[in-house]
Order: sequence, then structure tokens, then C-alpha cells
Amino acid sequence: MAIRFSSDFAKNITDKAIHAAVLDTVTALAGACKQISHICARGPLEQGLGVETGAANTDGDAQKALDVRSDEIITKVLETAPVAYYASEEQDDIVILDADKPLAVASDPLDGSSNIDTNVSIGTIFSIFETNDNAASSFLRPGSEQICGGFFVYGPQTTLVITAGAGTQTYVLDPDSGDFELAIADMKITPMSTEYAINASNHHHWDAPIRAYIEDCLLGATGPLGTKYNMRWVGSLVADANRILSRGGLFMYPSDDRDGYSHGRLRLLYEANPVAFVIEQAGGAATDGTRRILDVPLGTLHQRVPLVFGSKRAVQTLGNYHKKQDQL
Ligand code: AFP
Repeated sequence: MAIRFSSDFAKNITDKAIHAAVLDTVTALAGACKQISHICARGPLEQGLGVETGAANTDGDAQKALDVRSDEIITKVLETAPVAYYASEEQDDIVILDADKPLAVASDPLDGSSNIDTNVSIGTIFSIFETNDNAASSFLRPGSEQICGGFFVYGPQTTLVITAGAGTQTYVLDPDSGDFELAIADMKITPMSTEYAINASNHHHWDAPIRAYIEDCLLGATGPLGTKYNMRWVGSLVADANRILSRGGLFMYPSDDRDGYSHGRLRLLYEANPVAFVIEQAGGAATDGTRRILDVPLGTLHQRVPLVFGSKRAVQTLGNYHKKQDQL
């Protein structure tokens, strides 16, 4: 299996050894995700993928069989990649692979688990750093220090959306060749969009700025935003992110007053950071409502963060609602 990287894919990584290590690691991840894609394509023919294992991950989210299998597949391929440390949503602590290797990989091995039995697109999210002095310091740092990040989507196509700091690219797994072929060399998100994505059932739990913004979107042309809005919510971060990259929009998973949601639902290290990296490299923006995601310090491995991303002007408009609230 190969990925036909474009010649300038990682041109900003000038250290030849690190450049080669990143390509080798992404190729290894692509091999793992091809296996996961195959399992997803078989769906119910693979017994009980969506069945809860009875275990829970670090924050009590029930683990599904496919979560665990995906994590095992990724761990195995990284053992022979130039990777020293592996941090996973499905494992409490960092996995030490070979401390002499140059890279550290963080991953949500299977994002969207609750959609496994419904044949909705799900995916794998990853973030790659050069190692620091030790395992912990290699991950507990701002997302701006990532050297590569992205996600695979297991949907009608199996795609890889990725950046190494020189723009965002999409590769598609060609079912005929079995290789990932470059499909879009330089993705750009439209700066403004009238489509938003949020789980609207949480309306009464949101803070005032989010409620005010969504209510103004619902007012449409008669409201202060002066135009009709549309809504989409897949419940699978990679699917919503891929749509927003393709046609613009605004994704919001804010903090809310439910137990455990005071910092939102999504994890900074292996969900928000890689998505933010891809979105920014495509000309969009990603914040926690007000702060740039890639500047948010990471204090604990599985730290959650409120996540807003998409068309730059839409992110800025929502940011103004927060500023107005702060001035009250
Ligand atoms: P699962 O992996 O538990 O299905 O969660 C998926 C997810 O982390 C992310 O992919 C979605 O955007 C978000 O949760 C959906 O959350 P809600 O189920 O609260 O809408």
C-alpha cells in the first residue's frame, strides 16, 4: 500500500530525517486505516463492532469493540514506524514504543463510535510531533507544535485529509489500486457560509453567547444576521469537518452545564488540535469560542476543550457574540 504524496506535501519540514520519518509514519497510519476501513465496510458481517466492551476510556465514555480493535491495529503498525511514543483516546497512559525514535503520535483511533451500527461515516484522527525530552513533554504542549495532523474518513470513499504545515490535501483510497491517490492538492474553505453544525438538543445547556448566536441564525433574513441559515449535524467530527472543508460552514461543540461538559466534549490533543491544524491550513479558523485552538496549553493528556471551527468570518462572528457577553 502506498500514498502518492504530492512533491510539496511536507516541504516546510526541512530536516531530511524528520521529513522521511513523517512520510513513513503517515504511510504506516494509512496502512492501519485501510485495515479499519475494510472492517467498517464489512459492518454487521463483522460480529458486534458497535457492541460495548463493558470497559470505558479515560473519561468514562463506553468503549465499543471497534474502538479497541482500531487502537490495537494502530498500535501494531506504529511499533515498526519511527515513533517513540503513542497517546490514544483508548488508553489511559502514553505507550512507550522506542524512546530513540524521533516522533510522537496521538490518535483518536475510531471517532464517531456511536455511529458504527448506523452506517454513517466515522474516522480516525491523528496528530504528529517531534519528540521532546520525554514522553509526557512530547504531548503536553500547544497544538501549534504539531508537524503533521489530519484524519481518515470511512464513508462512501475512504479519504485522508492531512496537513504538514504547507496547505491541506485530500487523498482517496482507490479501491482498484489499493493506494491513496492525491485528489485535492490545496483545499480552501470558503470564508463565509450560512450553514452551521451543532447538537441543537443541548440548547438549554449552552452559555448565553452560543444561545444568542443560534437564535439569530434561526431568525434568518428577519434577524440581525440578515440571511437564512441551514443546519447539519452528523454526530461524527470527521464527517462534519470534511463537509465544512468541502463547502464551508461553522462547527460548534461548546461547553455546557451538563455534568462533564464544562469544557465541552471533544479532546484537545487528538481531536481538536489536528482538526484545527487542517482547517487553518485550508484558510479557516478554529477556536474554543474566543481563543485559537492551536494556542491552548495542554495540561493533561485527555483534556477536553470547547471547539468551534470552519469558515473564518463565521468563526469571527461567533467570537463577537462572546465579546459582547464579556462587555456586559
Ligand atoms: P462518539 O465517538 O462517542 O460517537 O463521539 C463522537 C464525537 O466525539 C464527535 O465525533 C462528534 O462530533 C460528537 O462526539 C457528537 O457528540 P453528541 O453525540 O453529543 O452530539
